[in-house]
Amino acid sequence: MTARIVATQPFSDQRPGTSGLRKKVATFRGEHYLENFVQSIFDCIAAPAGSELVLGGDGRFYNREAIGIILGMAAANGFSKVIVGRDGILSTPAASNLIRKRNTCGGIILSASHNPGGPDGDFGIKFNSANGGPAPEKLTEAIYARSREISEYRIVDADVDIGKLGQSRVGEMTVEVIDPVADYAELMESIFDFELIRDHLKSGFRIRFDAMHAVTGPYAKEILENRLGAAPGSVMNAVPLPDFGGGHPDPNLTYAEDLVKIMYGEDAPDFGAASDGDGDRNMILGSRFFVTPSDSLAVLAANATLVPGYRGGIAGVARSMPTSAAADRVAKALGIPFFETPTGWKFFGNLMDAGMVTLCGEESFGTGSNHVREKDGLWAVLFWLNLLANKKIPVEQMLLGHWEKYGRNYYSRHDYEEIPADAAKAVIEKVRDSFGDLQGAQLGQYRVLFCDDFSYTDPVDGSISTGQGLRIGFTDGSRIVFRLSGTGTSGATLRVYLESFEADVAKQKMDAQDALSELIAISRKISGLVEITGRTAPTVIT
Ligand code: VG1
Ligand code: CO
Repeated sequence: MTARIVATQPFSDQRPGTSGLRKKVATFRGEHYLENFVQSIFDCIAAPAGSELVLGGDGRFYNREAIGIILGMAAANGFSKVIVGRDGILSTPAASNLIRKRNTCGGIILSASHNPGGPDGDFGIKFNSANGGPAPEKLTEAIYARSREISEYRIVDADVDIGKLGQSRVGEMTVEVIDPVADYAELMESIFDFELIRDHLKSGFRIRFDAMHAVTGPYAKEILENRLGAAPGSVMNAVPLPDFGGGHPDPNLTYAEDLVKIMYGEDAPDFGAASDGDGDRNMILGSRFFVTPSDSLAVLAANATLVPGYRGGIAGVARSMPTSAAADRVAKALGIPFFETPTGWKFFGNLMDAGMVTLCGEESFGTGSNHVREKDGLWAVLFWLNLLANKKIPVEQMLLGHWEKYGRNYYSRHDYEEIPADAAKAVIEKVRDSFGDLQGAQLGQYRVLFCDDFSYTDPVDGSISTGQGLRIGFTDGSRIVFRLSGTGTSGATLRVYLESFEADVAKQKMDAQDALSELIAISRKISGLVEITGRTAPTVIT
């Protein structure tokens, strides 16, 4: 079978964002669009002939077609084998695990994560390197540069049944269709105390997991119900659908409303959790209780040695810049290093590869460890179940105890979605312009300690990332951060992150929005966002 060389024109908009290239499905289905980007990846990674690749996605609309195209291109570009999840399914952490386990040169993950799917929804593609982690910025920028000058791509016609386990061929290349769940489930069993969790579930501890009709359904059914013995039906919305049932597969209090109703209702289960489109995010709930992702990271770090996989202790902790400093406090108490990176998982990979950190987290419902090089939704759920089975206390009590010991970082993120790009830029400019006046200013009870545009120097390879978000820090450790999203596909999303610290136990039980109300007012005043965008309230509050 000889490869066809197809002449093409470059597109100017194929710059990967926080997590891969995300566009409307219609854009990806346009002539040559997907092919150009995939060829740009292959040109930049320059994998030696005979290399192997992992391929899979979150099952969203266009997943299967895209896999067919990529298989044909991989064969035409000299790969010897592609390992594909059955029906094209692989959660992001499962793909990361496979890349590492099979020593492939990397993998292609088809997902737009928490963005809605379907013919009118979003599609996305990202490349993960040989360590299993998202391509670093140096590589994504090279791919973008390549996509602007590409003139041809190589492809053969691939006709493979990816619904059937086993091996087949496309030209010279082997396609190995594997069970997407098996390797991942085995990895989880090697980290957590399944027996302990099983006993706790047997003793009447009730859980509910919402897969939001996204990729974690089959993983959660196998692990939580089949292997751990959770009651049948504990996993809800378990069948992955191409349009996620019309929902927004984002595990937060707004979009995971089915689960939230149950967890805040009569006779609520003891533990609730949800995951996102591609299975790398998690939301943790107790009975009528919400755990912020920032707190979750801190609790996991503080109690890690209770889990078999981390019994020997953790090397360090890293969090994205907008994530609260709750984990820093734990790291200080444990006497281990902590790191503050820009938003996006790609910045954690170097730290983990160098053995400098074990646990990482983001305020956006992302938590993970060095077991893979991605954030991992079900892993976080199992970590919590392991801790709760160990301590035999309710989720709420875990948090109250944690705050008593370390203090509470009140935290909230306000998102203003789909605002015109110009207005979003104007808000950011206004904040940046006010930096001169803000230095040292007293705003209500808060005094400004510093303001800057966050930049990060990677301690491992020295690479520098600038323009990562505007920070206004106050003398008591409180913070306001302004940042534009790098994952949206229409208009701009402005994110405002708010954080304050409370050491006094008597004042730790407030509602976060109330505790942060003065900071919220200050953030609106500084940014002029109500006047500039016309929005009087955020689209989503987490
Ligand atoms: C968002 C989150 C970020 C996360 C990214 C990808 O990015 O804020 O923390 O890493 O999504 O998550 P942004 O640029 O929109 O703020 V996922 O679940 O898409 O892989
Ligand atoms: Co995701």
